[in-house]
Amino acid sequence: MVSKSVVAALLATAVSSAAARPDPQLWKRAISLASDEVRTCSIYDEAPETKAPKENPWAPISPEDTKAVWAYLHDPATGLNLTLPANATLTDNYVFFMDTLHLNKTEVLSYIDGNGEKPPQYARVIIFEGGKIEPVSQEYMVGPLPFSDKTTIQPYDYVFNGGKGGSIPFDGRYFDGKRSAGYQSLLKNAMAEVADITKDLFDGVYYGNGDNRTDLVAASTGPNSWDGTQSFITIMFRYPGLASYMTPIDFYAILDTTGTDITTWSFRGYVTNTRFFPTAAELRAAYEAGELANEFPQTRDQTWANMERKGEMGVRDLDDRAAPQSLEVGGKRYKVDKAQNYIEYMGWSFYVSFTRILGVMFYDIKYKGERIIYELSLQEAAAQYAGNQPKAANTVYHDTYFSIGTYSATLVEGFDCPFGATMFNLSFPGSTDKTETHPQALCIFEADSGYPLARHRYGSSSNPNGFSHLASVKSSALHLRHVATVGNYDYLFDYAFHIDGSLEIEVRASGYLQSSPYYKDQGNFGPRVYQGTQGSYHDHVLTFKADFDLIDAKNSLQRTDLVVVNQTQPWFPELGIFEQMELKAYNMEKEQQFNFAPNGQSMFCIINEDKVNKWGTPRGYRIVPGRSNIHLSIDNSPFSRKSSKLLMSQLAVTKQHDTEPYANSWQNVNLPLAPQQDFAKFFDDESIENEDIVLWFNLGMHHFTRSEDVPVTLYSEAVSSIVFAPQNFNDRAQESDLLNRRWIISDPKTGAISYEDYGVELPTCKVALEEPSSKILPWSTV
Ligand SMILES: *[C@@H]1O[C@H](CO)[C@@H](O)[C@H](O)[C@H]1NC(C)=O
Ligand SMILES: *[C@@H]1O[C@H](CO)[C@@H](O)[C@H](O)[C@H]1NC(C)=O
Ligand SMILES: *[C@@H]1O[C@H](CO)[C@@H](O)[C@H](O)[C@H]1NC(C)=O
Ligand SMILES: *[C@@H]1O[C@H](CO)[C@@H](O)[C@H](O)[C@H]1NC(C)=O
Ligand SMILES: *[C@@H]1O[C@H](CO)[C@@H](O)[C@H](O)[C@H]1NC(C)=O
Ligand SMILES: *[C@@H]1O[C@H](CO)[C@@H](O)[C@H](O)[C@H]1NC(C)=O
Ligand SMILES: [Cu+2]
Repeated sequence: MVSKSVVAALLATAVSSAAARPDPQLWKRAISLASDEVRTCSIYDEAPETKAPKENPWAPISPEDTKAVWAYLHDPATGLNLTLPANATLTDNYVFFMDTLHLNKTEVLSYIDGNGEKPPQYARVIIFEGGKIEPVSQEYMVGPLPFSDKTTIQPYDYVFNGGKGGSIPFDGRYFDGKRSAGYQSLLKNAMAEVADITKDLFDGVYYGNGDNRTDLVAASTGPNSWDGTQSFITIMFRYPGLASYMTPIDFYAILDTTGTDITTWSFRGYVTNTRFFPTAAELRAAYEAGELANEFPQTRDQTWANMERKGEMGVRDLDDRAAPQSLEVGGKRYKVDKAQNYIEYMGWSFYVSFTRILGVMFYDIKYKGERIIYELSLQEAAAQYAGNQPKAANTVYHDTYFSIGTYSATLVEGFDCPFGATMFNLSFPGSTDKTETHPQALCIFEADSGYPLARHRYGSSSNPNGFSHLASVKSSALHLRHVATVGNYDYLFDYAFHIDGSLEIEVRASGYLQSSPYYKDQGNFGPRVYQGTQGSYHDHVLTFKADFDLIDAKNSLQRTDLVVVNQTQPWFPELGIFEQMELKAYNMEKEQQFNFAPNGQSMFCIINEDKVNKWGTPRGYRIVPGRSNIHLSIDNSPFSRKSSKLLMSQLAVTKQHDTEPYANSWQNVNLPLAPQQDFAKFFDDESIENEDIVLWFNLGMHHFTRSEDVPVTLYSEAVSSIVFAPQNFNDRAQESDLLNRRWIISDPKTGAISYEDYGVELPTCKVALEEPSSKILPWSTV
C-alpha cells in the first residue's frame, strides 16, 4: 500500500534526482503505485443492471410460441397437410425450420419513439411442399404472437422481388438431408464400379456412408441449380479425420438430381486429372491406358494439420509465461438488461436480436440519447472459389443458406474473449418444435484499445522536464463478439462501440481452407501448401446492412471528393496558375451500388441536413474504410451472376422499404440465374436525398492462400473492417468528458510534477483467473 504522499515523494525524487528528465524507472513505479489501497479486482462481477426503455420488440420468438406455432401448423384443421419431418419424404409437405420474422420498421418506430402499441411478433416458417402438384418451398408468416386465436398463417411473399414471392421451385430449394439420402445409392453404385481404380490411384474406396469398407468421406458443393428447373450435385472425396478438409483427393462424381422422383436421378460423370468421364467405361479406358496418375498423394496421418501444438517446431524463449491479458480491472463499465438483451455503455445504448438465418443483429443504436443506426445486421457471408476441378471451380457459398446463426457456439473465455467477459446464450427454434440453446455463444467485454485516445505534450524547453503540461486519455471499446463455425471456417464477428462515438465492425476468418488436390504447374489457383494439397483461391464477401437514422430517419449520403484545381494566389503572383487541393461536397442523388474512391480520395458521410451542429454543419457519420474493403472479383460467373449482385460492390445505398429488409434470400444461392431476391432490383432510381436510407456494405478478403494457412487460416491476417465515425455530429471531440485521463503539470522552476486523476484510481489488485473449461456449459434443448 502506498499513499499519495509517498507517490508524490517518489515522483519528486524521480524529478529531482534526474538532471533534466525524470528517472524512467522511478517514474514508472510512481504511476503504477498511485492508489491509496489494494483492492480486489472484480473481473467476474456481473455487469450492473439497467432497464431497457421499452420491451425489446426484436427479441427472438419464445420457446412457448415455437411450440404453439408448431402445433398449430401440424393441426390438420390448419389445412397445410403436413407430415412430421422425421417421417416425411421428398413428396411430402414438411416444415424445414422456423425463425423470427423481421418486423416492419414503420410499425416498430411508432412503438419505440412514440406511444404506439408494441408490434406483435411473427414466426417465419419455411415449408417444403413436395406434396403439391407443383412442388415448391414456400415461406410463411405466422402471427400475431404470443399465440392466440387471432394467430393465422399467410404466405411471406412481400420481402422477395424475384417474381414468385416466398416460393421456390423444388429444384432450387435447399438440398436437405432427404434430398442427399435420395442419391446415396446412385453415388454408391458409381463409386463401387470404379473402386479398384480409386483404390489404386488414391488409396481410397467409397461404398457409401456406413459401409465398413468405405475409407473416404464424401462432401458436396453448391450451387445445385441454375434457375430452379434442374438440379445437380458435385461430390468430392477426402480422407476422413480431424483435418479432413486438408486431405482432398482428385476424384469427383457429378450427379443429376432433378425432380422429386429419385428413380429418375442419374449419374453425370466422374472428374479426375482435370478430365471428365461420362461413364465408368471411359474412366477405365483412360486408367488402363495409363493416362491417369496421382502424382502428389495425400497423407492419411493428419496430425500435421490438426491444431495441437507441434513440438517439433521448438519453443520460443519465454513463451512458457502467460501472455498479456485484457482485463476489466476497474469493474464492468457497461450495464445490461438481460431480459431484454439491451446494453448501455459510455453513452451508447442498443438492443441485440438474433435469428437463425442472419445471426446476431443490433437495433436502435443510440449515442448519448440520439439514434445513429436503426438496424445493423449481417445479410450474407459468401465465398466463391476458383479452380481446375468441379469442387473449387464451381463452389459459391452463401452461408445464410446454412442458417449461419445456428453455427455460433461456445466461446473460450480467456482466448476467444477476455477472462471475465459476460457470456450470453443464443437460442433459436431447432428443426422441430424445440428451442435449441448454444450456451456462452456471444460475449460482451470492454477492452483497452491498446493506444491512448488522445494526448499532447505541451513542450517547454525552459522547463526542467521539457514540458509544461502533458495530457493523455485512455481509450477503450465495448465489444460484442461471436464466432460462427460454418463447416470449415470460423468467422469471428466483432462489433466495437468505441468510446469516441465511433462504431467498428470487424470480421476475421480462421479454420480450415477448403483445399484442393495439388497438381504440378497449376499455381494459378493457389500455392501448394502440403505434399498433396493446394490452397484454393477464393473471395470472401460478407454483406451487412446499416439502416442509418442519424437523429431521425431523414438522411442523405454526402460524397466529398478531394480534387486538384488550378488557381492563382495574389500574394505569390510569380507562381502564375498552379495546382491546389480542394473539397467538393455533394449529395448522391439516387440509389446505387458504389465503391470507395481510389487513393481514398472521396469521403462518404451519412448526414442529416436538417440537423446542424453548433457550427452550422450538418451532423453526420463518416463511412471510414477499414481493412480489406473489397467486393466479389467476378460478376459474370454462371454460379453467381444474378444471385450475388449484393456482393459486387463495396457499398450500396437504397431507400428504406418495409418490403426490402434483406439484401439476399437465404435460398438464393441455388438460383444464380433466376434469383428469388435480386439485389439489383433495389436500384430503381429512387431519390436518397433527405430520405430514410439504408447503407449496405461488404467486408471480406481476396483469400490469396498461403502455406501459413496450414493448419488453419490466421485471424491476424484474414481480417476486414469498417468504421462509422462521427463527422461533425458533435460540437467537439468525444474525449473531453472522459474521466480516465491524466492532466500532468510540471512546475516551470522546480520541475515538480502534479497531476489530476479526476478521482479515478488505478486499481492495485490481485486477479485470480478461472480456467476456461470450468465455465463451459452443455448445449440444451427446450
Ligand atoms: C413418425 O415419426 C415418429 C418419430 O419421429 C414416430 O413415433 C411415428 O410413429 C411416425 N409416424 C408415422 C406415421 O410413421
Ligand atoms: C397431402 O400430402 C400428401 C403427401 O404427403 C399428398 O400425397 C396428398 O395429395 C396431399 N393431400 C392434399 C389434399 O393435397
Ligand atoms: C409489413 O408491411 C407489409 C406491407 O408493406 C405488410 O404486407 C406486412 O403484413 C407487414 N408485416 C408485418 C409483420 O406486419
Ligand atoms: C463389415 O461388414 C460386413 C457386413 O456387414 C461384415 O460381415 C464384416 O465382418 C464387417 N467387417 C469388419 C471389419 O467390421
Ligand atoms: C444458458 O444455457 C445454459 C445451458 O443450456 C443454462 O444452464 C443457462 O441457465 C443459460 N443461461 C441463461 C442466462 O439463460
Ligand atoms: C493545371 O494547368 C496545367 C497547365 O495548363 C495543366 O497541365 C494541368 O493539367 C492543370 N491541372 C488541373 C487539375 O486542371
Ligand atoms: Cu478463405
